[in-house]
Amino acid sequence: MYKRGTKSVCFLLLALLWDSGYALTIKRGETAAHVNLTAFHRLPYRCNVDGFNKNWFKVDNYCVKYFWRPLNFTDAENSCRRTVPGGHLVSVHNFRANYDLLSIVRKMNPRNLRMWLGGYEIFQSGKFLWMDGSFWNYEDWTPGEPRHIYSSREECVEMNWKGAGKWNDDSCSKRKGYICAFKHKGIMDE
Ligand SMILES: *[C@@H]1O[C@H](CO)[C@@H](O)[C@H](O)[C@H]1NC(C)=O
Ligand SMILES: *[C@@H]1O[C@H](CO)[C@@H](O)[C@H](O)[C@H]1NC(C)=O
Ligand SMILES: [Ca+2]
Repeated sequence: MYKRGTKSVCFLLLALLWDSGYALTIKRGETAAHVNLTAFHRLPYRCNVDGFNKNWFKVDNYCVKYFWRPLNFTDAENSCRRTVPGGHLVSVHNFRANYDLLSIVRKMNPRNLRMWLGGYEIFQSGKFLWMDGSFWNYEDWTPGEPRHIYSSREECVEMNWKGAGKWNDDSCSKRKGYICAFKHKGIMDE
């Protein structure tokens, strides 16, 4: 889990009750102000997997790659599945991973940082899931977002709208760059 500074006690705790019956606590309105961001302004390490070295980076327990050619959310997810077995749009599970993804797009496409992550709202329920089926245990919304839950207007999650590294729900039919990811046993060890 992402550790926050002891000083930033002023945030809203939002408990989301999931269908499976357990409560997941997510910190909202968290700011990065207390984190030394310069430490993150480098690219993550290359992914050490045969055939996935060039422009594939190690982020959290995933190998990830940025694709600049804009696609809508479903086409982007399909492109990830075609690119690598077990591939999906990327999921994000901690602050560090979120910043690693930001560093990658900053490097690869500095003039257009908006890109799809693998998050989507399911059944207009206000709950978000990841395309790769991993748990929704972290989020980093732009303040005021997601603004269009409980409707079909904006059901897919992008990064870098109105704030570096911040998330927004947007219409799935919009075309954006995106990041694909796959999990590989080999990259779990440092
Ligand atoms: C922030 O991190 C960078 C890189 O690790 C370091 O050079 C710098 O001194 C740090 N700044 C502060 C204020 O701690
Ligand atoms: C994405 O575009 C494809 C055509 O390239 C289309 O079939 C699909 O319905 C679109 N998806 C969304 C969510 O707009
Ligand atoms: Ca929105």
